[in-house]
Amino acid sequence: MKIQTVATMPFDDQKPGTSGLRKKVAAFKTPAYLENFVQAIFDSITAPVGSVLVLGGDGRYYNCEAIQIILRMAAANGFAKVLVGQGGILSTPAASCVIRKTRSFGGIILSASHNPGGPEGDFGIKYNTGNGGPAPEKITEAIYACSRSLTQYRIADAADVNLDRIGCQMVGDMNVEVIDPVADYAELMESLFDFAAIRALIGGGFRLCFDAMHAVTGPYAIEILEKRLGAPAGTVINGVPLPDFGEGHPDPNLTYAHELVAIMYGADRASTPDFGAASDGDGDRNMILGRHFFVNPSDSLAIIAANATQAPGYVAGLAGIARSMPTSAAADRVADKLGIPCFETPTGWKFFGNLMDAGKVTLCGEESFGTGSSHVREKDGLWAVLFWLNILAKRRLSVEEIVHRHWAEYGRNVYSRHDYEALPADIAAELMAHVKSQFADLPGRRLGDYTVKFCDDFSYTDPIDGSVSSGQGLRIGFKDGSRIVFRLSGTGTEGATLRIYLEAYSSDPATQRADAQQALEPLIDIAHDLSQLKQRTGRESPTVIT
Ligand code: VG1
Ligand code: CO
Repeated sequence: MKIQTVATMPFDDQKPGTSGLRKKVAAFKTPAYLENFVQAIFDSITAPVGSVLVLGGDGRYYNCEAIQIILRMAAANGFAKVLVGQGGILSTPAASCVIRKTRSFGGIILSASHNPGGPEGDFGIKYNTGNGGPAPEKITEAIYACSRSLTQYRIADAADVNLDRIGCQMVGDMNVEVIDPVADYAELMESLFDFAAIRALIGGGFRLCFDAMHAVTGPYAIEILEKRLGAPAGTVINGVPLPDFGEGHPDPNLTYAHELVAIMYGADRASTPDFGAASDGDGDRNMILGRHFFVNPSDSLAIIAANATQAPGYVAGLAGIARSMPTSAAADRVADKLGIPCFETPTGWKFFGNLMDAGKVTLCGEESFGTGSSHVREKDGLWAVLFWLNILAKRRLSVEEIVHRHWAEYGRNVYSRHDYEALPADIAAELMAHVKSQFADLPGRRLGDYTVKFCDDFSYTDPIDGSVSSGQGLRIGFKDGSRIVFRLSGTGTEGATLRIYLEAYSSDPATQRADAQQALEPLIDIAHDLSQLKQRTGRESPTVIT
């Protein structure tokens, strides 16, 4: 095998964010940009010669070209074998599943998740470790440090691999096995959930609609929902992965999943499906809808926790629950009742890995439509959908009824997130600094009907390895448990995205079913005052409300 060592100059902007490195496609196509980052990964992880790597992506524009480059680099860097999804496809949870099942050294996933794709869109790359989960911060920091001092990368001279042909091929001395991207994942799902009960539910006339948003989950959803669970053909809409996601924005929320929302809020209630769901670009997030009903992701985590033993994979109960800091405390209430621990971590799935590896938690969730468990080490969109279907099959109630009964039992953490996208970075930074500058005076102060109990810039000490992550979001907690959090996104590629997370607890069944935006209005006003939002940004309303 002929290996080239190519001299290169470092780039100074290859710092991974909340979930890998994301940039415009044009940036990734800059000569040596992708190669440098991949070499930085290989240099930082020091995989022993002969290691196995898993490789795949969400099918977006540039996916297959990048895969060919990474294969040649893996060969030049001493990997013995790479398992790559057919057509270059592997959803994030499926990649996690394959890394674990095959005990591979790690994996590279090509995705910018919910960010739009296409030549003008975004591309991304993330590294997962041998436990199947996102690289922890100490590895992403090492990769970044390496990327800043890189002088060369190694690449083999070899022809392209046929990514469509299942089976083994060689790249130089390295074996490349093209695998079915769905099979291992579908088998894992079948081991966790009561497929017979779900089949019976669907066979009995229960109607569902799954919007794959032309992103990676199409083939997974068609295999599992339509083929294995017997849902009629057409249950999965937008099921073919497209390089530009059909010019859509594969973010499963009420704004971007508008096609599904229109179906689930259809004028004729009787013909509206009983259950709707959508997943994001790389298949790790989910939105759950009932007929004319939206399930808040924080509630979804709590409801899955409260009903977990309905699913065969979880009959033994849960070791514990973890949620990201901005996620509502609905899951905490369930954990309390179950007598199990609940951990609060920074945003991003990488913070759950240690807790799952140590057996301290079974379920994890984020307010951003991410839910998952220790079956893999990533959040998992279809898994959440199947969990809901399993619960619905067992309880035989509507989605809405399940949520209402949950609130009646536990109280409701009324919740919403307001995003202000594409703000100038300096204005967003100044707004955050302004909020923080008031922290010394806020505790004890009365703002409207609320009294401030505490405020801080969230910092997390990992209970397993003691690593500290600071600057994870500004929290303002009120005496009655209500909360406002300000945080800047770590996944965008243009300017800054400000996220304002709002939460108010309601134990009164009479007002519990109120519209979340109305119920949160006083907190929204406080958030705007504290941040001088309108003066500073000139924005009258959020870009996205969830
Ligand atoms: C967002 C979400 C976060 C999620 C991350 C990656 O991050 O808020 O909860 O883990 O996306 O998800 P940020 O930094 O933009 O708030 V995904 O599906 O894009 O891999
Ligand atoms: Co995602």
